[in-house]
Amino acid sequence: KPSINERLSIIGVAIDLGAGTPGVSLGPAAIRYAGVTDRLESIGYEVKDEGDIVAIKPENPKTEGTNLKNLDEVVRVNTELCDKVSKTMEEGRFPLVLGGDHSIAIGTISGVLRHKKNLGVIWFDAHGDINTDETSPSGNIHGMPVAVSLGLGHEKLTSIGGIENKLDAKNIVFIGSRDLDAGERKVLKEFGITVFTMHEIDRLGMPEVIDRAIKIASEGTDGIHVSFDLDGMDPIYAPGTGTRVPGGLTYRESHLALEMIALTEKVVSAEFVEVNPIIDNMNQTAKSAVALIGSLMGEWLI
Ligand code: EXY
Ligand code: MN
Ligand code: MN
Ligand code: MN
Repeated sequence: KPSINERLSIIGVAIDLGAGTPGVSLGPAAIRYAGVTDRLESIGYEVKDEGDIVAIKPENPKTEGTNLKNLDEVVRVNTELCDKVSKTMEEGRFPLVLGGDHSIAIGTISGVLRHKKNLGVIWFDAHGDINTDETSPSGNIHGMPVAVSLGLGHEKLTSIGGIENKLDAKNIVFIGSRDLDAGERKVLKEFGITVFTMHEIDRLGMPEVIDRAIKIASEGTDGIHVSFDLDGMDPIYAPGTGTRVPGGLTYRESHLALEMIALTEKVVSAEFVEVNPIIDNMNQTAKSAVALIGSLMGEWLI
């Protein structure tokens, strides 16, 4: 029997409006085709599939006075996601959010924050996702969810979910970073956020890195949120993501990390994002996502 909440709800978010490359809107479907529900049921979870929140491509992606792309629709989708995640937790169920581009972390995290005032976050990603509209090189909102969750950036984004409660920088930790913008490095230093880049992972080894990450995400928190961007994995194992960066996490490093985090029994929510089946091969990236979900949800426990 799984050690954490065995009532689990799958929430899909079919959106690629926050990304530069189209196609991650098909991520939830691809992950379902890779058998996520059967996998979870075989571990012993009672799974409820809430279906997808679907983003509608706007006529005009521009918003007056800002470089943010598809702002209003990204806000609408994340507001709906926030409410859905919050309702799921009210029902005493574990929210497993499937993306879709990484802008959805704004909705997930704001929904969880309604129930967990102090939330730890372990963020697996090649990127920092901590740009604001001022620092972003692209205007793509999937490069901003960490900033927004800290209360930084455009007011339309930071007010999603209508909550003033935001993340505490001391409880956020990055794993696998290897492509950070200048503006991101600046804010990471300013806030003293712990970043385990691929360099630290190579030198310390994943066990040591995860031991430290768990401490950071647990200290004074009511639980841990796992945000897993499939581009954190090496493209060999996750070729189907819109922003590939070579030299990422190996298959086993990724699984060990999630297995160790599962053992804390402090995981209150999780999301797996950036699966893009139209630039993948044989649905490999979605299959990697399902295997990772199995590790986080305890399928390896004897
Ligand atoms: N840092 C770059 C930007 O902000 O545009 C690239 C962001 C990629 C974000 C992907 C989801 O992780
Ligand atoms: Mn990301
Ligand atoms: Mn706090
Ligand atoms: Mn990324």
